Amino acid sequence: MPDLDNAKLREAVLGGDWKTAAAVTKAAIAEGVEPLAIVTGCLVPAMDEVGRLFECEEYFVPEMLLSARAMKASMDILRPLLAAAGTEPVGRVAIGTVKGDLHDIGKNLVGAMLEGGGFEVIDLGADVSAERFIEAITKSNANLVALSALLTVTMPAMKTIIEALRNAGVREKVKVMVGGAPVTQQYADSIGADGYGESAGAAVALARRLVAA
Ligand code: B12
Repeated sequence: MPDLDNAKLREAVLGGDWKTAAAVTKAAIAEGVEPLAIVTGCLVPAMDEVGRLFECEEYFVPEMLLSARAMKASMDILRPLLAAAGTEPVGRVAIGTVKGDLHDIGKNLVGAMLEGGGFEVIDLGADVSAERFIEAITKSNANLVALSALLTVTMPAMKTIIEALRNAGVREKVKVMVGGAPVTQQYADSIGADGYGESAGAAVALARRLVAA
């Protein structure tokens, strides 16, 4: 089995160089490297490192967005190959910014980090109603829901969504994680969420814990 040029792809992701990330990925596939080995052997650890650098404030939002774009460029090539090979993701997460809220930068970062962490991400966008979450869970068999809110006035929509999941009979099928600048652990507990993460890096560790539980 040919070896992947791990260092080059890792460097491209950490450096936010999407063109090199795509080129190295294509070359590795052409040489016969397993798509899953590229994800688990390189993209996941590289995005873990991006999360760590963000946590310790060596990276900020712009660097993170560039790394996420590089990771996505590689994933765009790998995703169809993984699907064709029937590779099971770590988990399936339906992510969205709650109804009434248009802030999606943080949600996009969390989604990118989760994808880099080996999750299948069903991105519902911003201003997402409870009904759309329920539909996505039912259709895609998601086992995780990630809710983002940036406005104090839209935070209560998280509670509405959790209640709607319960009323629709799907609450037991999924773990719900919440985040966004005004959200706290205390708030997450008060609305019956399963977890709270304060950053995109923390979201991956939290999602892994929740699906393993
Ligand atoms: C960019 C921005 C906008 C952009 C959004 C563009 C976009 N596509 O997202 C625009 C211009 C559209 C906008 C509009 C408004 N905004 Co605005 N906006 C901001 C701003 C400057 C940055 C937000 C941001 O992207 N931060 C960067 C990201 C990376 O951080 P983050 O979202 O917190 O995400 C991180 C974590 O929270 C976490 N996370 C996020 N989601 C999740 C989810 C999960 C599951 C997990 C685990 C973790 C997690 O991970 C992320 C990465 O680490 C903030 C101020 C600020 N400095 O924060 C105001 C701010 C959020 N906006 C505010 C307001 C009031 C508004 C408006 C009402 C303004 C108006 N009068 O029209 C409208 C509302 C529109 C609407 N209906 O949503 C207020 C909110 C006040 C409040 N407490 O409610 C803020 C705080 C500004 C202020 N100081 O007044 N806004």
